[in-house]
Amino acid sequence: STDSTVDPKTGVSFPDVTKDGRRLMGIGLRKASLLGLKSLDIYAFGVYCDGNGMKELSDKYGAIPVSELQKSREFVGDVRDQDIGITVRLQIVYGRLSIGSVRSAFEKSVGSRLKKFSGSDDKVLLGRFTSMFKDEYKLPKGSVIEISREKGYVLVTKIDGKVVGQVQSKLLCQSVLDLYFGEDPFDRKAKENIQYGLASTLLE
Ligand code: DAO
Ligand code: DAO
Repeated sequence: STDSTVDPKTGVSFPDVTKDGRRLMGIGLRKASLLGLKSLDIYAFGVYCDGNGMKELSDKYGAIPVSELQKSREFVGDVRDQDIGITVRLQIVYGRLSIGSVRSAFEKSVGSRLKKFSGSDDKVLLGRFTSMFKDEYKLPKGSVIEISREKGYVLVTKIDGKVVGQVQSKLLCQSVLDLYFGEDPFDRKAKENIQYGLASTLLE
């Protein structure tokens, strides 16, 4: 057995378990296109979940086979929306990321999800999140960002292990996780693996 998983496309290595015991469900790649033309690899990501938290879903899904759960929109939607501990670990692979481009990408990606789930432009909530993207932060290649949902729908963001912000919002948690295992994810193959991992967790 190993204690980390390496993404073959980027060489980025993901610990199989986080310090607080969340386990790796699947890994993927966030790409972006430059002027709609060239596709750039921006960061590799891994999605982790708290096995104890998943037990909350046992009553509802425990008797359903993994082969069905791995395709169930309702199941993966419940993991996205309920108060279950999830961490998304990002490692930057693009070498020239500016905070300005992070901010505008974020307004697009997370902003579109806030709109999808709340039906309105949640500028205040988005602003509470993006206000922590201080211009003095640097995100050179290799930087690690962790975004975690903690008890009570608190979204905690860390850069290289240091907490840079916390926002309590069910809607923001759901919107960020939707990027990785929602209906229109950044990496479809990754989403399938993550969902399979989540479904398998219920067997334990
Ligand atoms: O302007 O050089 C450029 C292209 C950069 C693309 C930026 C995509 C940003 C993705 C968000 C990263 C979040 C950590
Ligand atoms: O890839 O579009 C995206 C969204 C990325 C979400 C994570 C952003 C958190 C970045 C915090 C950086 C603070 C400087």
